Amino acid sequence: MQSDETRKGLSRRQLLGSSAAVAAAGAVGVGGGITLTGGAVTPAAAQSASAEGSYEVKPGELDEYYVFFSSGQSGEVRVVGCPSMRELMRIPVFNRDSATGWGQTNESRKVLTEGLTPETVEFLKDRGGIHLNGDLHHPHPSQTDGTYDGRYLYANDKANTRVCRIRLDVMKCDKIIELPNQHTVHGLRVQKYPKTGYVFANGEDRVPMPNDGKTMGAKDTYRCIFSAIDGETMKVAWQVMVDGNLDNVDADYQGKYCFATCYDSEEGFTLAEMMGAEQDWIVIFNLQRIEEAVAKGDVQQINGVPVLDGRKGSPYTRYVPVPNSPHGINTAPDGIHVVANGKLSPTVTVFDVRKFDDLFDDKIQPRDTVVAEPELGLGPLHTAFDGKGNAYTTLFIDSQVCKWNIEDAKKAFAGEQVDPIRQKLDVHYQPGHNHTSMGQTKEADGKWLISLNKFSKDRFLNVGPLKPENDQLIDISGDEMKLVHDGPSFAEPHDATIVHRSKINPVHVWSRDDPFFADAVTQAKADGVDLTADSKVIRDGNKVRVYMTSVAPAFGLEEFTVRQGDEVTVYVTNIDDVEDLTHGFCIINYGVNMEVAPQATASVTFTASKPGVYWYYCSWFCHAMHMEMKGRMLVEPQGA
Ligand code: K7E
Ligand code: CUA
Repeated sequence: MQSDETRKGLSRRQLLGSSAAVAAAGAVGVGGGITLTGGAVTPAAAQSASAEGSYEVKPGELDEYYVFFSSGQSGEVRVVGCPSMRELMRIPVFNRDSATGWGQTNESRKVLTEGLTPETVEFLKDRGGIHLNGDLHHPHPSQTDGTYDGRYLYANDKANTRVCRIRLDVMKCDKIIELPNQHTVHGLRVQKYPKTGYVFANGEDRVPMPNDGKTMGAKDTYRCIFSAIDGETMKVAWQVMVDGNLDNVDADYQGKYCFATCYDSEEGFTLAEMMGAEQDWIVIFNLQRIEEAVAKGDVQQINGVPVLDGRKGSPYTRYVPVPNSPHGINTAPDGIHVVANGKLSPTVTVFDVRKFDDLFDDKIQPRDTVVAEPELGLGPLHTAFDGKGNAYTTLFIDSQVCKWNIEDAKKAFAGEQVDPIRQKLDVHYQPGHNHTSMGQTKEADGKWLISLNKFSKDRFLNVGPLKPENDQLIDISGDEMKLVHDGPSFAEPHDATIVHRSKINPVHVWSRDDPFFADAVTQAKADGVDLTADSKVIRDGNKVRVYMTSVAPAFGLEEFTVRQGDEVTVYVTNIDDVEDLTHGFCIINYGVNMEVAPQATASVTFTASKPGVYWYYCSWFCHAMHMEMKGRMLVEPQGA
């Protein structure tokens, strides 16, 4: 049977031709002017709009920045160009994705399952093996020496306590881990110096430890956990138990400290309890002391992770009181100032990180680290920086962005008669995060600010009761902030990072030795199959492995036969090496679809539970004969 399949596959390939040149010609013919040239960018096309001039990016021009947007409860990362605000790509992470087969292919399921705790694996057994939702808030690229290095992007899943890593060379998620002992991950930022290094992840909620239902009424068994993940190995390096709770986090530019806001120092269970105290705090983590303690074994091992006790009085942490319920915390590009945003207080609190050494040596009091506390307006949530001494704070309740000057705020705090506020700009409406171009690095360039607004009512055509958000682009290159663009976006980008395009260098086609599909290569080798040349069916008991190439416009097999009840794995290898020539593999009425980009192998495993003829087709438009790129899966009935 299998040699028969192989022969048919080859004959079809020979009939239609399989060279990349044929494929490219087909694509041009269909696209009416689309040229697939292998990705070379002409100098003219590479020119981009500048903040001083137009924000318009004309057809054929490239943006100057990549923006990595989170998508909140949609669970994916979105790549947008700035200043055009054109959406360039979506990277599925914690969601399932119909187009790419994320959550269905073996390659993506490995990423989605290998980092889960044993309890979660058990929990998901009768739920399809993977979580179907995620809540991705904070996407942050890896850094080296205080600026982006183009390797990875990390993000949190607030919904299921996970942290992901996306490879920026291929723009795919390659690792997801679940954090043991922790109940949520909200704030996430990366170590800036000397490199990432650590990925810092805040546990927002307190739960009993262990969370086994036996002490639910006993408040003193509840714990809040802070995690540091090794960004290279994607393993938890250590955790610290803290008082209160944790909201957002950031790190310094010296590699010595990271710091998080706490809005529930009351450790309340209800809104009234959480809002009770006039003051909450930020907690500062001393990385060197923590590392020394871990090295000495001065830790508890809980669920395979070293956990330190960083509650009040410990050498690892310091708690600095700030006004009620702070939210975002942001390090300025000057490497000195850190801003905690008041939320329920109309103020932001500015710290000087150089004072943290003395604080840990108990030479000064916690509040001695505060160097300014300007009152900006109602509902300050997050602050961004232009690298020229100015800060931009979102005012959620006032629906404004407030531009203020850090040095003037310090003078006012010292008693001088100065107003640090430079300008307030209306945004539409209710901003959460904001972000400046390169603003979370020492290379902040002060050109663009994006305000991520939670509400958009009346700014766009009505689309029913569920409205988009509104991500607004603001030119901050001059003395005055100027609103230049409204951008609707679907649920619910919290955060974004604006990265100069010179920092990001994605590949154009996959490399055949990429680890992303290494398992398929290993299996093929064991089966004596050359993935880039052979199309054949291997039977192994009731497991059937179907290998086929894809070259526009034909699969290596025009049909294959399995038996009802077989566990079938289809491996498709796209041997086209023309940039942008992606194929797909979809089996009709079998719920199977996946993307296979140039030079990639993708695989999917399913049970052939129903007999009959099922056409499979290429689901990514690839050629003038794309409609004909198909074949039949023949499922023989049981007992036939
Ligand atoms: Cu302010 Cu999750 Cu970053 Cu939303 S958090 S806004
Ligand atoms: Cu291959 Cu469409």
